[in-house]
Amino acid sequence: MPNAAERTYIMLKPDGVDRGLIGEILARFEKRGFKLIAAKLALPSKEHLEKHYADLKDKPFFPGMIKYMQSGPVFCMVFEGLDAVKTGRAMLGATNPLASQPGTIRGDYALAVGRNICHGSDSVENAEKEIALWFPDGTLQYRLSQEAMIYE
Ligand code: RTP
Repeated sequence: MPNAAERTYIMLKPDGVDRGLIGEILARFEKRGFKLIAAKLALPSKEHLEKHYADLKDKPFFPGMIKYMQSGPVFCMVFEGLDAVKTGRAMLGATNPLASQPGTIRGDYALAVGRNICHGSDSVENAEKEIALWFPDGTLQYRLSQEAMIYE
């Protein structure tokens, strides 16, 4: 059964923040029906980013990616809703923006794999790990008045 309380971690990378896309990307998730349950700007340390991207540490692009991720603030968000992880990834598009369909975030706003503007968790397990890493004090619990208009 789909889980309406599923959470995903979405993060505007420094290029997305610098290009003024925070509102645009946040609005896409809100309009889709997802509930924002945590948000902040952050300037993460190298060590923090190395934890976030630990599974990629042996990739040749890793040092360059960590440098790019430290080139300015990131905007961290947690959204909750039905199939949030899989749907969030679909909204992002492919890792390489050139392979992303128009209508997706990367397909609409990016061209280069190393400047793909937004991160989204790729599994429920990783989402929970990432939320704990970026929001160690937890997320909010509250009800939207329109939930009955979003869910049957
Ligand atoms: P993300 O974690 O940022 O949401 O990206 P993803 O799951 O779609 O892709 P992943 O394989 O986890 O890669 C993480 C980020 O590394 C950069 N990358 N560069 N130069 C390259 O070949 C290359 N490949 C990946 C991208 O910024 C990618 O989002």
